[in-house]
Amino acid sequence: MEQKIYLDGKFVTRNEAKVSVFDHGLLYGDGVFEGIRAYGGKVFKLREHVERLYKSAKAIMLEIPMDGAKMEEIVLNTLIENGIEDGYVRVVVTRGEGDLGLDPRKCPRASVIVIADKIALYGDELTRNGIEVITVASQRSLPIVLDPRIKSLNYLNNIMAKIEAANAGVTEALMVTREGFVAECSGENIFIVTKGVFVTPPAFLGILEGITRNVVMELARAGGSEAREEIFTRYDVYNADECFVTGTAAEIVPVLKVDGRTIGSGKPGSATLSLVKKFRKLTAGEGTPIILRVSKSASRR
Ligand code: PXG
Repeated sequence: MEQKIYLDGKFVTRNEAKVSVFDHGLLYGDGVFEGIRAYGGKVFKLREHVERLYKSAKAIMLEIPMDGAKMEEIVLNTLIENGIEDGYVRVVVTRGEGDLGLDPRKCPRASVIVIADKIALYGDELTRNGIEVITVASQRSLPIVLDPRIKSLNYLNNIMAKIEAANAGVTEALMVTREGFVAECSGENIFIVTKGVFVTPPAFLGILEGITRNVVMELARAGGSEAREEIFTRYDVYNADECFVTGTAAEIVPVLKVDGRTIGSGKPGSATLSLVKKFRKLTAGEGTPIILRVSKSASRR
């Protein structure tokens, strides 16, 4: 089946899915995005992802040319159009076409792109083997510069962090604040588990408030554990019993080594593994069913 991409009200082929070279998303990284997962014919936390998209857009004064309900519909229809029941959806909203100046008022209409794709399932292998992480020099931007809670099209800091990790031959990059507080990884949030207590940095520290992160906190608490948002340093990571990262694409991945220090036993810990089990049960069980909703915006070609 040929891939169909939603682009400004139409489904087009991959080859036809092109934006203007005057699009401010391209020229200036002026836009926002979301990454969403579908499991077994259901979209996980669709409402939460769409809400975060609109919050990101509001923060950069970008008007998305449809409401949240319509956006949810478009995500579902894109999955249907591509016959995908298990996959990844990327929603991108750019400022749209303007001129070569910065002024967003020259961009009359935001562009909406929705791509549904299959996802490489390396879940079990990652859960079994875990990953190694190093601290990198690249930082998330300060909230006064560009608030990392905005999932914007400006991901260069994170990409540079990823490059630093790759240059060091490890999978992920740990980003810290300029004070040395642990922030997050290049595309995942981080948790440590010490004496059974789950700790993750608070969102106001300057991180993306991950949806998987929030689900993990809920799951930990529902299982009777304590889960806290707290500022901590790399010292706490090195001396934690367990460490793992969370994200829509990565799900929950054990971290077994940080900056050359073995974390805990050096194997995925029991708290992490029990959480992975609960997370899988949840993603298999709940979500918005991928069924056709009445849609006027998504006309076929
Ligand atoms: N922190 C950052 C900086 C992110 O970009 C997360 C945490 C996890 O958030 P969610 O809501 O997904 O639990 C992200 C996720 C990828 C990829 O391919 C991931 C993200 C963005 C782009 C690519 O892994 N964002």
